[in-house]
This record gives sequence, structure tokens and C-alpha cells, in this order.
Amino acid sequence: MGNGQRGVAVDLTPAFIADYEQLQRDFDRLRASGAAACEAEAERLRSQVQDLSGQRDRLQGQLQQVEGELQEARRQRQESDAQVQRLDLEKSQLTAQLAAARARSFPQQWASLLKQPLELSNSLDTRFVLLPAGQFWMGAPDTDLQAERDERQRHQVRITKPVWLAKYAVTQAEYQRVMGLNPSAYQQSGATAPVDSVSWNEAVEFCRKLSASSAEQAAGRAYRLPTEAEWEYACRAGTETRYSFGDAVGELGDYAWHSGNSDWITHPVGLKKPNAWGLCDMHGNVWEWCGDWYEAAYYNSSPADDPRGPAGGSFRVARGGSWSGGASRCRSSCRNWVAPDHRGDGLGFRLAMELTS
Ligand SMILES: [Ca+2]
Repeated sequence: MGNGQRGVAVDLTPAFIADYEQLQRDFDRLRASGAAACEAEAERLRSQVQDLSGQRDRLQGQLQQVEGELQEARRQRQESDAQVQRLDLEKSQLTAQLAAARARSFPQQWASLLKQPLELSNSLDTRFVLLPAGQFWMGAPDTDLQAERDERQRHQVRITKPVWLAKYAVTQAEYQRVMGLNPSAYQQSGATAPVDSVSWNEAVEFCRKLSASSAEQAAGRAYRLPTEAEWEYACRAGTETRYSFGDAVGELGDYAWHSGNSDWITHPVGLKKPNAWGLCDMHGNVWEWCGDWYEAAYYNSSPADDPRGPAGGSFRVARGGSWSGGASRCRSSCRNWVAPDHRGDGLGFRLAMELTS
């Protein structure tokens, strides 16, 4: 304290007391007016909140109404989509029926022209139908969403010469008679079930042996695997739809043994409906070897007349789907490729026959 500073002391003079009391009054007034302002603000906010919750209720009501309308519109759209699908299918069935009806008379016309019967049997009692010469669209149409890339290059093909094609795939009994053995995995399906587990090489050997038999030589008949083009031409029998009966997969069971109805086994040939040219089991039961090498892009360069496949390759073509495959594999245009020495238990073949005399 030696430097003259004084300690803080409260000077309770009357002036100070007056000032303090004034301050206290001001403070109380401010506090009161503040509370009033707060009250007013709270009131404003309360009414705003009320306003907003009123708005929210209105919007919620509107939203519910719109959602209801949307649901109804969706239901209507689904209904009309389903109707469009139904009509599309119906149209495909009628189109296929019309095409099949038109094509049904072709074999008869060619049989008359060639002075041949409509059906022939050989020394094995294998039945053949006459495939008329003709023109068709090979491959899948753009509307077939299940089509793979290798089927998509749809193009016109001419089969310039009539050929005989077996009504059924080669059976276990027929294979046994020619080759002296039955390689089938499904022998319990019986002698009239298609032979399975036969390689392309063995199928070709079967054709060679049968063609070389004295009975067939004497009758002037020679055998080979159909070309891929002949196979699809025969399968379609005039139709341009996914199956030879239209697009309705629900009807496939009337025509084919496939994974949906086969119980995972082959079935005797000819139990299902034939196509317009009298050919059975083209869809399903066993895949059928064709003569051609397989090439995915072959349709880009395929000749228009009697295509016979690329000059070489690693795989041979098989067609038609089988007991083990789904419905889409049974489509007329579906292509499969298999190594020529492979023996698949879903693989068999069907004979093409040419008259040599
Ligand atoms: Ca088949």
C-alpha cells in the first residue's frame, strides 16, 4: 500500500443507494418486459406449430389419396400388361397354327411330285417323313428375349432338296440292332426310349453301318445326321415362333419332355404331340446331334442355300433340348455345342435318309 493506492471500499452514500435502486427497478422492468416478449414469442411459435401441424395433416391426407390413386393405377397397369401378354401369346398360338396349317400340305405336295408315299419305313422299321424342299427363317426373332447371341442373326435359308427325316430319335432297340450294344444311361426307360450317352462319332458310325447293311444297300437308302439347318427347318415345320406350336411355354408339356415334367429321365419316343410335319420329340427328350461343326458366329457367313456348317471346329451342334434342360433350351432356335467324342446322358440323334436310287 505504500504507493498511495487505496483499498476498494463501498461508499454507501445516499446517491449510490438511489442509483442502485434505480438500477434494480430498471432490471425488474426489463425482466418483466422480457418475460412478456418471451410469452408473445412462445405464443407466436405455438400458433405457428399449430399452423404447421394443420398443414402436415392436410398434406398427409393428400399423400394418402395420391398413394391410393397410384396403387389403383399400378393395379390397372398390371391388369392391362397381363392382358397384353395374354393377347400376345394368343396371337403367337394362332400365328403358329396358321403357319402349321399352311405347311402341313407341303410334304403331301412333294410326295405327289416325287411319286413317293408320305411316310417310309426302313429295314429297322424306323419311320421317316418327307421333308419338303422350302425356305424358312433360321434363328431367333428379336422378340425372343431368351435367345442367346449365337441364335440372333436371323436369316433366310433354302433347303433345296427334299429329304427324309425320322419321326423319332434313334431308339435303344434300333441302336442295339445296328451296333450290338446299348450305351444308354437310362435303359430302364425301355427299348423304345431314345438311345442316350452316344457320342457324335458313334452316331456317325451308326449311320455308316446302317447305310452299309445289305438290306439298305439293296433298297438304295443312305443315312446321315441332318444338317443344323435341316434340323431347325424340320423342327419349325413352317412356324416362326419360339416353339413349333407358338410361344406359350405352358403348352410345352404337350410336346416335350423337359426338366419340368421328365422326372430326370428319358421317355419312350412318340408319347408327345407331333409337329405339323409329324415329327415327335423335336423339342426335348434328348438333344439331337447334327452333322455340322459348331461356330457361334456362323449365321453371319452362312450360305443361303443348304448350309452345312463351318469347315472345321472343336464342337459339333446338338439341337432341341432334353429331359434335363429347361423350357428355353427346347426352343426351335436354341443351339448347343458338344465335343464330338462326348457321351452325354441327354444326347441322342435322329436319322436323315436319302434315296440313292
Ligand atoms: Ca429331341
